[in-house]
Amino acid sequence: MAPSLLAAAGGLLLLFSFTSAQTRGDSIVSCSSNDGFGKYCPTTCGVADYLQRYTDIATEDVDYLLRELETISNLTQGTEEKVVYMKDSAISHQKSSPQDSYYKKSVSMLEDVRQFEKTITAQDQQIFELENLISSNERRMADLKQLSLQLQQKCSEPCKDSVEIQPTTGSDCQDIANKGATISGLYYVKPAKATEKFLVYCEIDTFRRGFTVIQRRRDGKLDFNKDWIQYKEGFGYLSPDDTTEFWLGNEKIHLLTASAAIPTVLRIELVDWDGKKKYADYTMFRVGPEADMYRLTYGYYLGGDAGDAFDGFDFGDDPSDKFYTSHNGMQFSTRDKDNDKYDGNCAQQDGSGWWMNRCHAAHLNGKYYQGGRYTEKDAGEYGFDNGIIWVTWHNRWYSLKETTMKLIPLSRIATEGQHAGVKQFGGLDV
Ligand SMILES: [Ca+2]
Repeated sequence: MAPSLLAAAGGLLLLFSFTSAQTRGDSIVSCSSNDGFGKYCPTTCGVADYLQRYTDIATEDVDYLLRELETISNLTQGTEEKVVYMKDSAISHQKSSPQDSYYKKSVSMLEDVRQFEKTITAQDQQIFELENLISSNERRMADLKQLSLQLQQKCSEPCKDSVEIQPTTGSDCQDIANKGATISGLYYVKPAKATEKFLVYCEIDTFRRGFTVIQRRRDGKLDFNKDWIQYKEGFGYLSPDDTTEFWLGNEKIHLLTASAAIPTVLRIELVDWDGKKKYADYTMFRVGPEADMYRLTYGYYLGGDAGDAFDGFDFGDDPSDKFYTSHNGMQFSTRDKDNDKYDGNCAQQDGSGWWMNRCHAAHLNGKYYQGGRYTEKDAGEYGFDNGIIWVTWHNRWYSLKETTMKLIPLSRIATEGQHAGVKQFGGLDV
């Protein structure tokens, strides 16, 4: 907008500078139509006479007009009034002039003023648009301020857990069920040897059996390729509706099994990609302290329809296969802590932490393969098994869809085993 104003001002300036630059002289016999006078070319004498008579007034007027123009271009306010004033000024000039070339000159001045007025009008439109922009920005700023206030309000309110944690606590989930809890969900437990309580997912069934869940795979959203510290502390998220994957943590699993006064059963539940479900139970299950690298021990395979993969498997590759793929008595290994019986590092090769031997027949922390089937090529440069494997059910190149590892006192398995309903649940036949 400023350039158009200045151009108009420049035009007017040219008009008067041309006028004032002329001195009397008959040598000037023509004018071009673009030198500021438009089509009204005054005669040389006419210009000179005009100058003689009006030069002082004209100079004053020019100065005034220039000041006015400057004011307009700077302030861009009250422009219409100034134009009206300029018009009046020109008209009064015209009236005070005789009806000759001075009149023509005044008319041309008026023409310029009209041109200028058009510029002003265009500029007004620009100003109007800018004002709209400003007010829309102001509205946006007001909205933002409002939003900011709402946020401040929200932040000043005391925080509430959005996840529902059940109020009952106990040494484990069976203890919690014994105290009357009937719904599955998140509970705090504090095993006898634990220095502080921690959160677990309790699965409580209709027989008031409380399973403490220590591992969950269901969709492959969680990467199980973690280091020693992560496996020690646990990773993933517990959810009150059992929708997320996690490893509870070796230290917590140790506390839950080491301090149990009665034998603990590890129940393993498996789902394949056809939706079939199978399970395996191991009793007197324990995970040792960190000083013993969270060693896995159990008394014996209690039963189940998934087979006893923890006991190792004869793959047919080597006579010692079964011996070197069993898991009872194995220490825990991760990619950064090799406690296995192999020259290399099973946990690093298979991309997960587990009670590796040389390496495994059961591997529930293995890599997640959508659809289940994978090849040696998928398994990477080493070509070792690295899916979610329970080899006594599916072969080594089949990765399971879902797994659950959970703990329950042996007494509850045995007691509920007397009920017919346990068979429906997939419990132990005794
Ligand atoms: Ca090794």
